[in-house]
Amino acid sequence: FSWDAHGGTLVNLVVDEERAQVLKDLSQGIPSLTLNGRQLADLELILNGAFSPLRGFMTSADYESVLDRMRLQDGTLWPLPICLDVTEAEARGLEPGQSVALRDAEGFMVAVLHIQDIWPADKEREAEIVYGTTDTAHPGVDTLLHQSGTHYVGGTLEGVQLPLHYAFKRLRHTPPELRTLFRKLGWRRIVGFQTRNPLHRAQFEMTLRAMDQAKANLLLHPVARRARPGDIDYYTRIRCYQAVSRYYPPNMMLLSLLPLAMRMAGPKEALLHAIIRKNYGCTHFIVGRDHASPGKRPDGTSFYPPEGAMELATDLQEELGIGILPFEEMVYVMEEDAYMPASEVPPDTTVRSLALDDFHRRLREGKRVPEWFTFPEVIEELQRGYPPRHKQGFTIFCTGLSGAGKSTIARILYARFLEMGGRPVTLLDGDIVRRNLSSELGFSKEHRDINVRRIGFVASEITKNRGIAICAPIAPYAATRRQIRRLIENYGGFVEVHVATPLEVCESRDRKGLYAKARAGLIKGFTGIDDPYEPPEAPEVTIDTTELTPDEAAQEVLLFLERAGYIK
Ligand code: PPS
Repeated sequence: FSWDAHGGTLVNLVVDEERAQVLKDLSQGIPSLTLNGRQLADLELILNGAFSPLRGFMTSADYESVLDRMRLQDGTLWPLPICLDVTEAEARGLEPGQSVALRDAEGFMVAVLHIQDIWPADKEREAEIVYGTTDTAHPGVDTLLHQSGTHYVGGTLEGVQLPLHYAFKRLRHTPPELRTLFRKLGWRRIVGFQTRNPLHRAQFEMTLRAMDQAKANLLLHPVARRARPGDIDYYTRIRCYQAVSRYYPPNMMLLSLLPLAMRMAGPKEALLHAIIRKNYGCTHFIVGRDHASPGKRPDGTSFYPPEGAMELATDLQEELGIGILPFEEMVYVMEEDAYMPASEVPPDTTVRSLALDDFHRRLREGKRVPEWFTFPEVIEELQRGYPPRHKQGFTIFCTGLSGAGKSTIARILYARFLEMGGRPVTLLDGDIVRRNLSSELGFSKEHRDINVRRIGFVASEITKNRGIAICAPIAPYAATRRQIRRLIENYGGFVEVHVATPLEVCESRDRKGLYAKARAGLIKGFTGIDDPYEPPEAPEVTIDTTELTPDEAAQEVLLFLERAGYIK
């Protein structure tokens, strides 16, 4: 296997200083697009050559060709679309032939895109072809269908400056930098290992065996982003890799971070991972069972066959130009105190294995994790990042009609948590928020969504910092509540409390006299009267306050928290 890049030449799209200045001057007069984290990750890998031979975001011709036959128009093997998505409004402001500045969230210009075409995405079709499903339980499909723009913009790129990273700078390399480093170290055979999880003993053993098989050194090349909701946050994960590095034989492995936006596309994504490693200078690449797996469907079935990635990558390894090392699952054999491939386990021995999801669950619930599973340093690091539930932050999100009793329950909970002590508590009641955070907003769908998302953002920050946030807006829209749940569950608990007091009861109480006004037509768009309320589908707690005292209602929430382990 050669050190050539995929498609022949290693691309570097970052221009020299002189040209960068020309582009900066040009940027004054052209439109800008602000990219999100996922788009910036793609952009970085195009600019630095990790996605060689790509020289920009795909045009519709390459996109169609990749969907049809997993090849670029020129015939080069390429498994997945790499496209820049924009909203319909953004698309309307752009046209082919124009240039546009691509900026990060802080406004720094990373690159200029010379637009060749703009087209509306047929996302259902793309999901079906790329992921083999339109089921949004698949995180890649969910991103495509629910979290990306309606149109694609294709064209060539000129890089002004690679996206900035402030953390773990020492561990970040471009493909030429890694290649130079390999040469300097005298490494001619390098096996790449892709991962989005901490390295436990099973994966550690797998990499050692791979090094042995390929007579190669190891590039430990983890993804430096959260790949899938529920994954361990990447800062914690990287501290784990640093700890495990010490277990490798001296000077035989190198740790480098890859800013890849994973699609979780299984076998096809394995091909992309192999191409990237080839471009970074690896000669071999490890593909395991369930490589780039999107997790299971709610009914427990898999999206892709577990061996699918190994088979596809092995079949195409000549064309990929990188040696594929397929690995079956490694299991722990108690009598031997060793890990081995499941098929090599000696008869009459005791095998142990623990699925990663179960390991994470044990960690979050503060249960003991078995020593055979991982390294003591990894356990320590993970426990630091993921304290047991009674030390984690959480958000109580009360939702329901006006007058249902949300605020009263919220106030009682607030007082009870302060009485218990131990965590900082913040009350984000509807009225408090509308006075302080959202005073300019009204009650249209758009304004309610903005209001509720602001509450969600503040609550997520509080949860991240291990406090308790108690929210009590009407929050009438299910999709908005779902977004907030997704955000907060990255950091701690999300407890949705549906205060399900029926409209008749709320209206008969009419504490603020608003229902009477709404019935009289003095207030328009009042929730429950002439504006919708979408009840939660699966709230953690449901309370109808018709027959309960406020203390009894709050008690239901406290009992749930105690059962779930959030309070002791
Ligand atoms: S939302 O939908 O979540 O943004 O609403 P929220 O911020 O909780 O504000 C609800 C309170 O505002 C008063 N109010 C109205 N409610 C519903 N619809 C209309 N049109 C409206 N206009 C004013 C009302 O007092 C709500 O208070 P609560 O505490 O829910 O009774």
